[in-house]
Amino acid sequence: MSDQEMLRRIEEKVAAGERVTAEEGLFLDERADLFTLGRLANQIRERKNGNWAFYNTNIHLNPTNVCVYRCRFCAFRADLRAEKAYVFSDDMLRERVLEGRSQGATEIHVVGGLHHQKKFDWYVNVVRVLHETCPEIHIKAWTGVEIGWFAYLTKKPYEWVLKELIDAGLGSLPGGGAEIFDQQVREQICEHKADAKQWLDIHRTAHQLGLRSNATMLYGHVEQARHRIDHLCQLRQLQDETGGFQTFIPLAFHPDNTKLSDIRKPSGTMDLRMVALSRIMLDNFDHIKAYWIMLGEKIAQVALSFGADDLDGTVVHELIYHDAGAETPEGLTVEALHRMIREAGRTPVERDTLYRRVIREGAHWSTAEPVLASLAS
Ligand code: V47
Repeated sequence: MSDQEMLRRIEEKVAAGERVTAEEGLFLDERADLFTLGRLANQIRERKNGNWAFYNTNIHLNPTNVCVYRCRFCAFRADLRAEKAYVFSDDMLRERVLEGRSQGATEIHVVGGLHHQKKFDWYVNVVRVLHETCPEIHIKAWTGVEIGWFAYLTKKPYEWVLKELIDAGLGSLPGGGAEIFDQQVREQICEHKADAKQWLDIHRTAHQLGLRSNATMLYGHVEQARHRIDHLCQLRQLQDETGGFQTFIPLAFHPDNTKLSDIRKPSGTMDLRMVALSRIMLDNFDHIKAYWIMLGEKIAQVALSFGADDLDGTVVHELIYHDAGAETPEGLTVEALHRMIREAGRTPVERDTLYRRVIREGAHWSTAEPVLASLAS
């Protein structure tokens, strides 16, 4: 089949709302031009999310940077006795979540290192302290890799670990730790860490317990197109099974201060291609997030026309990308997010973590119906 015939077949499928195969995805990744990808992705984006562009009011917390793993892409981690090593106390946790409340945050995003000396109880306590201090703030905490570590520490099944965290106040799981599922790539960038099967099993278990979660893919390092397509197809398969993923976030590799610092940061074109490709492949995900912190405000804004319908949030106190050289500010005001979205020709909608519309008066807020349900009616 010629490239033109292949493209026509994919265009027809996208127009009919049909699924693109792995082979077609590989063709798109390797051969389609940027505008074609963007046009196809935008068609799907507008069908699913109309003209809306979502954001949330959130705050980040990385309770420790001390980590037993030495992922080669990570600039955030620290050795146990390193000068930059830190661990939050309970008072610091309370202070951070109260700061979130004073800014009207609906969500606290919590991920960190796997500390050599901290037991599972310490991580449960982080969730409990945050929840008891501000029960109205949704706690999106601990990636699949961290949940896998807790299961290793306690020698208990994922289900038990997740139930303990839910009892303490956990609301959902963020999408980190997925990186690239291919084992050979994992061995090059994050040796020893939870593998694809574990990551997927953990999210499956979370979904079975009624938790929603996100998924990510780290691109622009040593992976190739076939690894990206395999990654997206594995996520799509689990989503067919559980329907528990809310959002997919393609994460651009930032090389500064990492063991892979000889690799160049992905270009703006690559970033837009990855947003569009994920929107086309993940036909069963409602949302694709253009995480402005790592894409930069300008590319994130353009991504709203290349398949993305969500910008993440105000994101106060982000460290993981800033340690790796992100040049974006450490947070954006709601006014700045609104301006970015309106300039892109979209309509801003504040959502909570579970995509319910937020009705806000300053720092006070309440939630209404899930946004997509109201779009359908
Ligand atoms: O798993 C770490 C990535 C992830 C670097 O669920 C890096 O809403 C690029 O998961 N360059 C953690 N990427 C962040 C994450 C996330 C972010 C935003 C929203 C959500 C969500 C989740 O960050 C890690 C890893 O893939 N990462 N270091 C780096 N140097």
